[in-house]
Amino acid sequence: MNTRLFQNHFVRKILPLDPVWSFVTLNSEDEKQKEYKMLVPSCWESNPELASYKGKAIYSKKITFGGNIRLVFKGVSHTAYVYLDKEQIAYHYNAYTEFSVVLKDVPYGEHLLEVKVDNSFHEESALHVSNDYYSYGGITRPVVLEQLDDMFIKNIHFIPFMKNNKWHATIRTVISNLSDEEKNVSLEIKVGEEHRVSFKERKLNPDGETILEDTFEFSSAISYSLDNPKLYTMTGTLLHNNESVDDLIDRVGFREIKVNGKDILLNGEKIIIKGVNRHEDYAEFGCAIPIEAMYRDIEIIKSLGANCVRTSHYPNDERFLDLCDEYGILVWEEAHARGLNEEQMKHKNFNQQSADCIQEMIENHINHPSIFVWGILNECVSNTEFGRTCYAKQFELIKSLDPSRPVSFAALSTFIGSELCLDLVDIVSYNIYPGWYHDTPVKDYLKTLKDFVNSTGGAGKPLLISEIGAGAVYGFRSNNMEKWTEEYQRHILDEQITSILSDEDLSGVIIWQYADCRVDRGWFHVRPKSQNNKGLVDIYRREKLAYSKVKEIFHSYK
Ligand code: ADA
Repeated sequence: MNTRLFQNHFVRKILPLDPVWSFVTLNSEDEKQKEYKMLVPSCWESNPELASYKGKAIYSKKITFGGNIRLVFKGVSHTAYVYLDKEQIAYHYNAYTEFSVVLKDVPYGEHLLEVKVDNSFHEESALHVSNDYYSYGGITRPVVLEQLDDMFIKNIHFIPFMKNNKWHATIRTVISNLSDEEKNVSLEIKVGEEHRVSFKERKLNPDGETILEDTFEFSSAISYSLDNPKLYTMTGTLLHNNESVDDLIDRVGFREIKVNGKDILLNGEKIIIKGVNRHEDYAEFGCAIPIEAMYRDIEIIKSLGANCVRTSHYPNDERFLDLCDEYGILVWEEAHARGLNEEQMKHKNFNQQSADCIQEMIENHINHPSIFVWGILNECVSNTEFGRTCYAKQFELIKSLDPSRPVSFAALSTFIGSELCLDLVDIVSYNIYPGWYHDTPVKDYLKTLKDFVNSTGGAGKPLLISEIGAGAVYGFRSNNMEKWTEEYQRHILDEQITSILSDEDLSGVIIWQYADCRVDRGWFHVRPKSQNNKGLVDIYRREKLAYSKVKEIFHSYK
């Protein structure tokens, strides 16, 4: 199973895991219930008998290996306990971020790997709560078993910047030494075929990690832009006694995102955002979207004339980010959280689970050139003193991990008048629904919004509409302009988007939403078909009338 859209290692060996695992549901006492065969990756909801199953299950597989290994889980939804030969080796919370475990000197032979997965809204869970999207169950993203030497490259972070009209990059890498001896290594990094830089002979601490960091010039590098999304393959090779002992391959692009007054700049040029919000949800596949369907999404989004996707409301599968890199589609990547009230933000695990999610998102996705902003805490309590401390803490963490990108959060429009966090962001963003949740004409509403923002710490910053939209049930058509008809959705979106894109005070719009998505049971009463129906396409990607209207508008605004 490919975890990325390009090869990540030539030196490090990847041991393939067959996709079919044994699977048994568990009751609340962890007693075994019913056995199935389950595909990894997939959501267990793809099995018709488990289409609404919320609870626990255990996946198992026998694998033959030995030595130093690293087991990587790209995503388990949403609480995972991992066991090797009945001994717990890992615990992870959150469906949408990667985790891994390194094991030293495992005896060669057949081993039993088990993963207990829980998708219930259990009491330890602060971020997965009943919500306007669905928390699916299962090992929903790829799993990889890697064979390691004593030394391996944990990560290579590449931050490009322009200085004296030439591209430069700061490269920061973490090397692990599993042995209890000091080791001498060097690291060579190739960026494309033409650029080679290196970290000469270094001593690695025994049984620990060593950080290497330096800045290099890449004078002949071609910039990454939306029209020419030039990607470079970055290959890091770790050498010990002149032999390659490990490697790590990623892709990078030379581009800078900056904010200047009210403008968002890509390589110094102002950009206007024409985007869509996208949940990872696709009919029967749930959140475990096969690459073919991701490709279809990207093609539909591109032909819509959009230049941006917001990963509402959690970090995405890296293969989707790889596609965005390839197609020159900007990504607002968001840490996991939607609509939490103050009590939920005071949950004993909220701070830790949020910090883990941010750390894992940035650690693994920092090199994607398409990511132009890090977002947090969609529509949470940003209008109380307590809420403000949470926002401030999370932004501080993001800036300590990646000072190179702007930060934002999608603010709740009902807090216009009481919002307290706009001084904390680089880009002010609002979710607004004129014409859907209320009838104020769009232009009047935008005026009220701008007047308010100008009276806060957000004054003078770029202002982005991070959500706007209207619902329509696919196939429900009538000229009576009733709510939920495709005609009404088309009409409202037309007014909303034209008003925003013709307003020079705004940096653009991200439509709610690209495709319909399943919602949790708690939302049944306000969501026909148990779906959030504000998609331009339905869960099978069938176009609603609004799709071609938005396409016409997006293509007419350059
Ligand atoms: C909010 C929220 C979305 C969705 C949307 C809606 O702004 O951020 O997740 O719930 O509203 O459909 O009402």
